[in-house]
Amino acid sequence: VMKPGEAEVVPNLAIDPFDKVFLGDPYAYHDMIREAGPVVWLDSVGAFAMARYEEVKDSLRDHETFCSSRGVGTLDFAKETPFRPPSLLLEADPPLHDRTRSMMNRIVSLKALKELRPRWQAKAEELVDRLVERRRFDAVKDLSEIFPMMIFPDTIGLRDDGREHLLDYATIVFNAFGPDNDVLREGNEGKEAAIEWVAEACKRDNLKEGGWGMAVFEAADRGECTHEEAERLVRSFLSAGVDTTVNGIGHMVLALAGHPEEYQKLRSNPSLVRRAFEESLRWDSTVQTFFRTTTKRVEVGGAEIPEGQKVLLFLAAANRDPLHWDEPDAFRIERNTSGHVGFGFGIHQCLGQMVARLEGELIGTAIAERVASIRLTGAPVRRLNNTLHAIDSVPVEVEPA
Ligand code: OVV
Repeated sequence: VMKPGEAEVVPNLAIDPFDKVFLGDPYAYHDMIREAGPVVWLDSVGAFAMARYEEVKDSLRDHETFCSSRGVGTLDFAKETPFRPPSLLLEADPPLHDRTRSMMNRIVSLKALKELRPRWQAKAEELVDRLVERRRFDAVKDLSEIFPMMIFPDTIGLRDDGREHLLDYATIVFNAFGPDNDVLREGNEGKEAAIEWVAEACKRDNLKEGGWGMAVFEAADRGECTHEEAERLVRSFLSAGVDTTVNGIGHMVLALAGHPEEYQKLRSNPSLVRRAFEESLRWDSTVQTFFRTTTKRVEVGGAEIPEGQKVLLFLAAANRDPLHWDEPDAFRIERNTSGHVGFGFGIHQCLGQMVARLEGELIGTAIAERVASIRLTGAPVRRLNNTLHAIDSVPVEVEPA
């Protein structure tokens, strides 16, 4: 335990992690933050930050000190009201969180995914067949933004009309974890209708029988949660389930197109596909950051963080920390990626990770079986977001196998 005055001075970095240059290409900035120390202060956000693997992981593990119920963005819910009622999973602490999470874990089960797999596989194969026939396509517009939308809304049992609002809604939700900046204003412009659509789509009357959405209401019928909570839990599926996998798949294809030798390893050994997806998540993590809020004074790496402080955790930087990873900036699909924090860590670790992995596996396999080589035909275009490393366009040409 440290005595007052014993704490080391925390480096104060004049970097705005939510400005356009940083968000567009964050990795050199991550190096600076990691190298500055285990904990830094960012004036631009008025928050502490950690970017090293060990401290990020320790903070995620210690959910009592680094809580989520005060929000996992810049906003402190103890002081200000968020734009939507807090998520009962992401923005909750135990015991509430554990009750809702156990419920949802029973719905997003291995058994459920095993049943869905054949249908999802057929759709992945159909889609990739069509694209390979075309030879030239956009791996985002024609593939990564299409595939999750072919399977996920049906899995939830969403109404058919208005599904195009899902990506807009995710943009708004993930921008909202950052400050009210240009990226948020420009990114959210014209997308406001998505908020109302999602609120309606989560209601029992608008959900189809047999989907994961209705399964949440059936759990409510059994007394596992209230019907108001059920609506908000369905909202979590819609918030977290689309843009994350869209960009996860987009990044995998981008990484493979940019590393032909790695793609050839996958071609000659398609059983590497799950590793390839995992490595692409480590190498270019879709969810770049989340905040926590301290519930008490805490010491981290010789630095003192007072109670009630926002702490920005750079998941994507932890995934490239040279203190933990061998040649972290190299994309190598045969690497052991276990322990990466692209899905987070601890009690909040991604509920949908098995869904994401299955989507990545099915698309990766469909490509590896049909495509001899992938070539970028133009510069990839990023889509800036306060939380997601997102991609708008990856023009490619493929050579059929
Ligand atoms: C992981 C995540 C991101 C965005 C929203 C939610 C979860 C939610 O639970 O609403």
